[in-house]
Amino acid sequence: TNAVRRFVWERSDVMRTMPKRKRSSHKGTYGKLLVVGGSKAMTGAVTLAAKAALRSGAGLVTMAVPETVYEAVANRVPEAMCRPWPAEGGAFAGAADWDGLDVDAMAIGPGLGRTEGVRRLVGELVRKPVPLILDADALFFWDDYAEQVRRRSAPTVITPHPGEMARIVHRSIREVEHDRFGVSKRLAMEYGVYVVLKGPYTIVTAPDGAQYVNITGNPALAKGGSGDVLTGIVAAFLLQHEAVQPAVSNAVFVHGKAADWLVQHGHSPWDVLASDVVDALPVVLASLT
Ligand code: NPW
Ligand code: AMP
Ligand code: MG
Repeated sequence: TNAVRRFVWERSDVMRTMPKRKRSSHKGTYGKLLVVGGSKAMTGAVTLAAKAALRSGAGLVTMAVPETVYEAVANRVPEAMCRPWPAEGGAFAGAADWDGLDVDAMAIGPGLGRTEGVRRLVGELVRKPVPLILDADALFFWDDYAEQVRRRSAPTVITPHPGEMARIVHRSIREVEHDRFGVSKRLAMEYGVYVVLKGPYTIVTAPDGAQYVNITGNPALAKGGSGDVLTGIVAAFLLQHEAVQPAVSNAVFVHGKAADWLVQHGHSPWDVLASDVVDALPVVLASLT
């Protein structure tokens, strides 16, 4: 498969592949999502992801957070459930008993931190046979569990920004940015994962090497929390789409489109907050029905 397969993922592709909300459905139809993140210094990331997921159609969302930040996180998104897990040093203290947990997908990483406990936690969770999104600090320990990921049967989506990608592939950020297509494709094919290399013109690469370039988004997104919102949208769409690549590409499209809508409707490129992006999802999604 040396043929170059690169496509622009356009509005018509989104319209064609967005899932319908069926009349005969209930919250379980649209999936139970577990968002795993949060630590003492970063309590907002997990709530941004959870709220974005709910705004993007996820049926049931639970935030799993270290017990020490439970009070700060619970009720920030009243529609989401919140589960405290054992903590150590302000972050997750390794894996607890996740076996009884009924989840259809997990989004791991927003605000997790980079402690030993987090390393053990992520190493355990990648063994669970459900679709996974690995983002942010969950990608920090990539080398520890890359082999586990390669052997996963359920889909894995990783959403690195160029700094995270550089760490994963042991290259400089410069080298990554110079060969965004090549770096993404090698990683996706080697580990059988969907790679979302973020930044202007985010590239989604499927495990078969096909690549889809996003054309929405603007520098208003260059602010803390933007990526955490994207993670929530990706998770929600994964739960609702038949196929993974359209789910991921549609999420990236909608995330960028929300930022584009904001700067066209009373916001400047400076003022936009990640929570504004979540608040702009209704109008963007309504335009896609
Ligand atoms: P530099 O130095 O900025 O030029 P990290 P993080 C580089 C949580 N958050 N193009 C960057 O370069 C996240 O969820 C919580 C090129 C630097 O070298 C994570 O858990 C929030 N380079 C945690 O913080 C809101 C780029 O990457 C390195 C680049 C850490 O995530 C904020 C930084 O990456 C945040 O989301 C680009 N486009 N983007 C909350 N409210 O709770 C980044 N770099 O060290 O992985 O740090 O991305 O801030
Ligand atoms: P993170 O660094 O994890 O918070 O993710 C940042 C998000 O904002 C990603 O979805 C990026 O693609 C997007 N983003 C950041 N800067 C820009 C930019 N200058 N133009 C378009 N999108 C951007
Ligand atoms: Mg991020």
